[in-house]
Formats: sequence, C-alpha cells, structure tokens
Amino acid sequence: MKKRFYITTPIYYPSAKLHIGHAYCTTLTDVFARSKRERGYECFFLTGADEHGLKIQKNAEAAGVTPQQFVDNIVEGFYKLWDLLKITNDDFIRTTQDRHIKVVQEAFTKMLNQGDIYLGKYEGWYCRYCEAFWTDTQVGKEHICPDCGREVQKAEEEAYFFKTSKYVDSLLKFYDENPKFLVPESRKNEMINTFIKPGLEDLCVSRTSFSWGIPVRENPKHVVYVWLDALTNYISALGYGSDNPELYKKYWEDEDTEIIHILGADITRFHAIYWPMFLESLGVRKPDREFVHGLLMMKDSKMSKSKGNVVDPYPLVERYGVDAVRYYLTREISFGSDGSFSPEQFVERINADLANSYGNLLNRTIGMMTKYFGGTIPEYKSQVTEFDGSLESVIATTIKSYENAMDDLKITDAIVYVNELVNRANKYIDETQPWVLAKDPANTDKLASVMNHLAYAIFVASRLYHPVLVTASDKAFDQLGLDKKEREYANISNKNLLDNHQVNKGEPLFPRLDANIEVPFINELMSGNK
Ligand code: ME8
Repeated sequence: MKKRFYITTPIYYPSAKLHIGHAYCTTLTDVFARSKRERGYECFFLTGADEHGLKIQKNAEAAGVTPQQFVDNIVEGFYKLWDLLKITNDDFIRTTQDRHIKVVQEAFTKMLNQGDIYLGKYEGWYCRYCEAFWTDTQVGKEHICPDCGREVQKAEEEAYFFKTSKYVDSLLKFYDENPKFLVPESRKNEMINTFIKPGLEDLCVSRTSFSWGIPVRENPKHVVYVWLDALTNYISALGYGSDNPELYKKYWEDEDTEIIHILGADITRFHAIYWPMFLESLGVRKPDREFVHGLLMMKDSKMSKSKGNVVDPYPLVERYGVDAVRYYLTREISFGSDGSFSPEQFVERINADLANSYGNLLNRTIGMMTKYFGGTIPEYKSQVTEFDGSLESVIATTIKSYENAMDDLKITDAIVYVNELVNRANKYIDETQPWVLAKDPANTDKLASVMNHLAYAIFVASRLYHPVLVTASDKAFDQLGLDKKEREYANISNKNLLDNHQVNKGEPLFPRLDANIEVPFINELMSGNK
C-alpha cells in the first residue's frame, strides 16, 4: 500500500443548492479520508465548485446578478453544508480563482502548441442543461439527452477540439495495465463498449456561444469548454504549474501517493476517458483509482437539481444529527449501486443499528460497570470465561476485514463488519450472564473479565465507527473514560488499554425514533412543504 493519499470529490456546480446526492459523495470521501488519517496515513482531501458555464450564466441573468455574485452566494451554502456534515476537506477549489484560471490557460496553450487542440467546427446535439454534446445514437430518434431526459438541440459553431484519436490506443493500454483503475470494474467495459468502440469523437473544448468561462488566450472570443476547465481542478488546487508546487510534488508527482477520485456514475465518461487523455497530453501522471458510486434515486427517478425532486440535507441533520445522516448514507447505499432515499429505512436503520445495538451495548455496559465495579474497568486477563476467546477473535478479524473493506472504499461492508462485532458483543452479554455471575463472589474474576472484554469491544467498535459517527464515537470514548490522546493514538489492538479507567455514565447515544412521527415528518420534507 502507498504511504499517502490524495482524494477528491467532483467539484459541484453552484447552479443551485446542493442536495443529499452531493452530500452522499462528499460524506463517502470524508469517511475514506478520515479512516486513512486515523490509521496514521497522510491524506489530502479536496472538494470544490465548478463555477463556469452556460447554465450558471443563465441562472445569474434570471436572478438579476452577475455570474460571480451568483456563484459566490451559492458557494457560501456549500461551505455551510460541509461544516454541518463535519467534512474534513483540506482545501476547497473554485474554478473562478486565479490559481485555477492560470493553469487552465497554460494547459490549453500547451495542448494547442503540440497540436493536440485544433480549431474546427462543431455540429452535434447539445444539451444545455448538462452542457454536453451527444451523438445521433445517444440522443435517439426522440432527440433526448441520455443524462437528464430533456430535449437536445442541433448546434454548430466554431470551436476548438481535443484530438482524442491520438490517445485512444494508449488509454486502452492504460486500462489493460491498470485493472484496478476503475471501480466497479464493470465501468471499464461500459466505457469501452458505449463510448470507445463506436468511435470516439474529438472533444469540443471551447465555446463561443456564452462568455462565462475562462478565455482562450490565443483567441479570446472562445471560452474554455467546461470539462477541460473542470477536470483540471484536481491539479490546479495542488499548485501544478505555479510558483508554489510543493503540494503538487508531494500529492501528485510522488509515486508514493495514491491518487483517488470519487465520482458519481453520471460523470464517469469525463473522468475515465478524457481526464487520462488530458493528463497524458500534459505529460502528467494519471490517477491510480477512480471510484464510481451509484446515484440516489427518488421514487424511482434520478434525483437532480434540474428536475426539482431533491432532498435537502440541512433539515435532516438539524433534526437527527450529523451522525445519523452520515450513517444512513454510508450504510444504506451499497457502494457502486444506485440507491433510493426512503424515510422508513432511514428511521429503521437509526433505530436498529444505532439505538438498539450500538447505543444499547454502551448503555448496558456502563450501567453494569457502575453497579458491579463502582465504575472502574477491571484489568484485562485472557481466557477467564469460556466465551472470551471467541469474542477476542471476532474483534481481531473485524479490525482486519474492516481495514481491507475501507481500502477498497467498500464502506457499507466495513460498517457491517462493525455492526456484527456490536451484535457479537451483545450476544456475549447474553452468554456470560453478568447478572448471574454477580450473585456469587466466587465468580468475581469472571465478571471482571466480562466487563473488561465488553469495554474493549466498545472501544474497538467506536474507533472503527469513528470516521462515520464523528460525534457519537467521541461520546462513547468519553463514557469509557478515555482522554483525547488515548482515543486517537492508542493502538487498537492493545487489550490493556482500558484497564482501570473510570467510566462516566452519559445520555443514550441515539434516542429511539418513533416511526409514526418521523416518517411523516421526512415525507413532508421531501415534498418540499417544510
Ligand atoms: O457534474 N445521487 O457537478 P454536479 C448521488 N461539475 N450522487 C449525486 C446525485 C445523486 N442523485 N446527484 C449528484 C458536475 N451527485 C460537474 C463535476 S468534476 C471535475 C465536475 C453527485 O453538481 C455525484 O457525485 O452535477 C455526481 O457525480 C456529482 O454530484 C455531480 O455534481
């Protein structure tokens, strides 16, 4: 495994407020970044805003403000949402920043000078909502945008093109040599069969029909077409081509860094085909992995700003807390598959996994520790009861399976491993029956061992849950009496860690939700009435 990580989300369009789909992608990325940092790896996490393009220009006109004022206002909301969700990004790139504009112009010039970009005429089917051109086959007889389902228009204009034909063979070779580049792997075949085999057209990289974009220096009536502008953010943010390229050297050039992009299935084509080609044209290393997550649906149709059927994450976090929302998103939706947001499942997940299993385990254990040992966690001893060995081995396997799953961004699987550990620990209470052991002083050693094992199981579960349950895990550590240093740096496999700590009884981590009240409440939110 490489020794450090550079991980990115897509840069979202500030054409309207963000919704739960964007929160999903950013939370996934945050969980991955936190899990790496908590295991001691350096990890640089980037997100941002993709601020140019026709759609933004039009929305600003409609709102009676300049495009810059329009995006400034919406991007404020991005910052607030990421704060609310406790996202730990190291930087936030905006494509209207000078540091980005310069890099895009330099890249354009380099590509132009080496003949990778040429001036031509574009004729195609253009979807102005998605800012994408499509071929005859893709729009079909109905002339419908394959992404958003709206009508597309034939468009023709002078434009610069990127010569994709020059890089197709080397892209296919790159796919072959790097079978882990695209995850899930099925995406690679989709790219080859849907886009490459039918014949990849050269990519239009400039527009003259709108002005809100980065001017082409060599021909300023053109602005750089959004995808060459947008994708470049991943290197401009690190200082590529600038006077201060330290981060770029460390997090992009250095082979010891694993470069990972996380993105939704809707934009795979741009990341998996054009981005590696642009990088090759610039003579720059390609990313190691691209994780493509599925999309969240609403009542069987894609949730999207242009359709106006979106769930706003703010009121959900306000009512249920950041942990519940982060947990639902990462546990409920299997990585790579589409998911749907359901109020019933939301309430059920929080109740079953967090209130009844994890919260209850902590509550019962702290209660017994207080009752039987005056709140002091007894010292660890091995194999005192016949059930200790089995619990210990489940703990050890959980740590391993969890780390392997996290490395492959199988966050759902990683969480399920922790849930299984919690269930195993609850079962251990039923097996060892501490309330029976407590009746006979001859069993004090056994009772002490049970308490120590439970505390350790909770510690491990809380450490592993921590990248997701960013506040509840800390509360669990507080209840176990761990100071800040111990909870962050302690070796997770140290079974003696909790010896003689004094527990503190606290509020239940997750109060049970009443489905009869909460499901209608969330439905109201989704219908936009709240
Ligand atoms: O495409 N479910 O920005 P964007 C899950 N600016 N995730 C969703 C989603 C849904 N229903 N809707 C959006 C752009 N997303 C470009 C990206 S990158 C160089 C430029 C998430 O605001 C998902 O990750 O439309 C998707 O790929 C991304 O938001 C698109 O955000």
